[in-house]
Amino acid sequence: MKPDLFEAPDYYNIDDLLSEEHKLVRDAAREWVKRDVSPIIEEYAQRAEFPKQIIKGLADIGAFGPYIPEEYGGAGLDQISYGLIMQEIERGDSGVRSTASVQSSLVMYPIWKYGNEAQRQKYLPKLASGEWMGSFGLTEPDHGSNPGGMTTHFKDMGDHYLLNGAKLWISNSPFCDVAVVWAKNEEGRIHGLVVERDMEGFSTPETHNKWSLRASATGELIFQDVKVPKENLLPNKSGLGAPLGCLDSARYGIAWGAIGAAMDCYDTALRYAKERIQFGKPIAGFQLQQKKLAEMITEITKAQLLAFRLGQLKNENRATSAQISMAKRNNVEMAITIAREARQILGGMGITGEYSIMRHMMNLESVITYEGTHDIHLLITGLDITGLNAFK
Ligand code: TGC
Ligand code: FAD
Repeated sequence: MKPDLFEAPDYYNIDDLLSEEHKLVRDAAREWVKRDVSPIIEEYAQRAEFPKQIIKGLADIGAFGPYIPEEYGGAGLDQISYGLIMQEIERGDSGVRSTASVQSSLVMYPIWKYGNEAQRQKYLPKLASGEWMGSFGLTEPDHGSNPGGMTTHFKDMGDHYLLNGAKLWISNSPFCDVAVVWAKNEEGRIHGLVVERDMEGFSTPETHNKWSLRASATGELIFQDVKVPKENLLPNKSGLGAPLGCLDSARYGIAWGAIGAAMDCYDTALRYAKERIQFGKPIAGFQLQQKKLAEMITEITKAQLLAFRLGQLKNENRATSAQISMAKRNNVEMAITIAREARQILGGMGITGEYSIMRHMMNLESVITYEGTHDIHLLITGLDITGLNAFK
């Protein structure tokens, strides 16, 4: 792979809106990605393997629980810092950002928000340091966009719960130490349970042959009469709103992360277009290529402003779920469109692993589907502005 020459575009001087702390956090993540992710990520993606050696680096840059209070091992940062960390990590690879998103927003967040103090003390510091890795089980083979229909369930056996069912498409599952699993009780009410790797009857087979997010490990969570101690039920919130609340936090991170992937594609294509000579001049001098590049920087700038404003609203606890859906949907589509255009600017070179663009493009096919598909987020906006539910 070519050396990482990335220079971040900032067409509207958005850096002026950031605090010194935001810039320090962002720059530390940027440096780490350049040093520890860029040199190895193509090889791991080609081999379809998650690079486990980067777990400690992710913890060191505050990517595990950026906004979780320091007393639980988190970084105690604000929502804009969280977004900037996700942006920088996804600039390197969406699969690496996935690992961080799941750990922070889908495992640490529910334990912090819905767990009791003993659960917070037991799990959060180890998850923040990367000593334990987590996964989040909501999707099932027959229930993806419609998680409320889940069939995974647990029975109260007096001194423990008995858990049965299966989850599919679970990031980090093959190597997770703990899984936050959403399942129905005997009354059909959804609860979160923390399942630990060594519980009998719990297995996590890996999903192979993916063309996307190849550097992220994806798999199943299978529960066959798993005895879950009663103290592992998250007591402070139940119902579908509990897992959906975690998704709000992860979707917000993705709205920033997708900007990172888009920035990398744009920056690579711009540099290539200025250097590549055809018909006696750089291809950047042709109007058709300029149209592509000019539209890319326009869309990146709009996405940056959307994410920044959403971050302000999140810091004030005023961001609605529908606003988060709009940003996730817009920014991921923006990124995948830029990846496709950027790949064309590189001609044949664009399909090789010499450059990051094709890997980003393939990764974004998962990002546009997980955490709520592109269509689902459009319907969430539609419901919000009309008051009419077009899901069912
Ligand atoms: P609905 O009746 O609308 O809502 C049920 C209850 O939930 C509340 N609610 C929310 N609460 C918090 N945050 C949100 N975003 C919420 N959205 C809804 C709602 O108020 C209601 O509460 P209550 O008290 O009245 O019961 O539910 P529905 O069954 O009609 O479904 C709505 C729909 C389709 C929007 C929702 O289910 C949905 O978002 N589907 C998409 C599923 C999804 O996003 N799955 C993601 C799985 S995790 C993942 O992909 C991780 S990838 C990670 C990585 O690698 O980065
Ligand atoms: P479906 O729900 O079957 O949707 C198929 C198509 O139908 C989509 O285009 C959808 O938009 C459309 N559709 C569905 N309902 C409607 C409707 N009402 N109106 C109009 N169109 C509709 N899940 C987890 O729980 N944890 C994870 O860690 C996790 N990681 C993932 C990692 C990867 C790489 C991938 C690919 C997925 C992951 N997921 C995870 C699952 C992901 O959230 C689901 O794939 C996603 O929610 C869509 O569900 P589905 O694949 O079953 O598609």
